[in-house]
Amino acid sequence: MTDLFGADYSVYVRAARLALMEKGVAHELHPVDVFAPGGPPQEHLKRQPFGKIPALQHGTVTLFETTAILRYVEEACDGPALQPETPQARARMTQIQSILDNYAYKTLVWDIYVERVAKTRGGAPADEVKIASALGLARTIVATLEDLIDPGNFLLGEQLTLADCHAAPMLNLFETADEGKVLLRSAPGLSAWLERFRQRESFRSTEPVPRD
Ligand SMILES: N[C@@H](CCC(=O)N[C@@H](CS)C(=O)NCC(=O)O)C(=O)O
Repeated sequence: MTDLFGADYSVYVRAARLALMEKGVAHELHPVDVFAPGGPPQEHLKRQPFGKIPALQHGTVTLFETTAILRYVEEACDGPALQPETPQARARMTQIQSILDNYAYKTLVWDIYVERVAKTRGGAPADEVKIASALGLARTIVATLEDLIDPGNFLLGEQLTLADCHAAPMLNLFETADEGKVLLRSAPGLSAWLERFRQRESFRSTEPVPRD
């Protein structure tokens, strides 16, 4: 059995679940509340010493860091290949994943989506200065991804890869913010890919359960 520890609302947990599902690996999601008042549960810190989600348990293998989990699922499990064959395309996949981790997650998810959508849903005001300061980098991220992707059904052409699984949850949340909608309109390839990816069974079945 494959066990994933985390919460369904997390973009990183969803990326891991997408890779597991696209690979055809059955898994169970065990809820972990890393934002609990006392901090992440001690038992989770044994799996993920930085208190983040997800963490994976696959037989005797335990892993954290989403990029490592995605690559492990791809290489250790049977199922359709989720990495391209050529060194150039593999490097492009890793480059996109790296851009997502190093620039997109904080900017698109925390600085824009959380401020504009998640916080205001709970009645708190958005930090307009934070949003305004993030827009320049967000524009660069969107334009760079638009430039890097290949024509086809997926980010790297006709093969679904780990880059698709990594990117879709973040860009999906980003697009729920008005700023995200506007910026994605300037990237027709990326927008069309996101729309297509949203229709996949893996994406639909990992939709977070609404919280109050
Ligand atoms: N580098 C980690 C990042 C994971 C991450 O930041 N997860 C978020 C949820 S999407 C989290 O656990 N946040 C809790 C916190 O920052 O305290 C990975 O690749 O798995």
